[in-house]
Amino acid sequence: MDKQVIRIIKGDITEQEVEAIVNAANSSLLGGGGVDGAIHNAAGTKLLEECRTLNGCATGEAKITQGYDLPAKWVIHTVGPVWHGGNSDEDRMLARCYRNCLKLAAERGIKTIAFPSISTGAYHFPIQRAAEIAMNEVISFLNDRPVFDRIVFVCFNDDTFSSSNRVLNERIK
Ligand code: AR6
Repeated sequence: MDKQVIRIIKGDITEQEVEAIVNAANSSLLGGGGVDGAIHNAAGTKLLEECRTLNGCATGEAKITQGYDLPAKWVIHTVGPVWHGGNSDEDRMLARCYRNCLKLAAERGIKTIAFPSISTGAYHFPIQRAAEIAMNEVISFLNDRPVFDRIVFVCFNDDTFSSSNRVLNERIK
């Protein structure tokens, strides 16, 4: 795996100049707070209009829309699991989010994609555990299908940033 493909930055995902950004949505796909609210605000109301046509999204699945007023051409919406203590299939569901987003992006020929830390805000998934799952999925996808030029983990706070860096450094040493 080319470690240059994976980047970890601190910042706002709505400002990323990548082909696709991932939204940590809820199953209605009709907007919310956190990163979802920020993406809808930055993309404009056309995003909501297109989301209304999608019929929602199940946990662990992913659906794609245009990015409208965002720098990113596409938004891949996924629904992470709500943390219920760890015995409710949360790990597997979170892994499926990353895998399904990467799969959908690869199918569309997207080469640059940015992820937020899915489920670790309003859905309370533990940050370090989520970072491990995210990195595992991204690395194993890249090992199987090295089709991306850039995969960016966009961290909105210091905890997410340090956990992600710790996990990546462990994996590439
Ligand atoms: N750019 C990057 N990351 C962000 C941004 C941003 N602009 N804003 C927040 N984050 P959350 P969830 C981080 O709560 O846990 C919504 O209401 C945030 O600090 O956005 O998957 C949906 O509609 C955290 O690290 O998503 C759902 O109802 C991470 O993004 C629910 O929240 C995820 O936090 C989904 O909850």
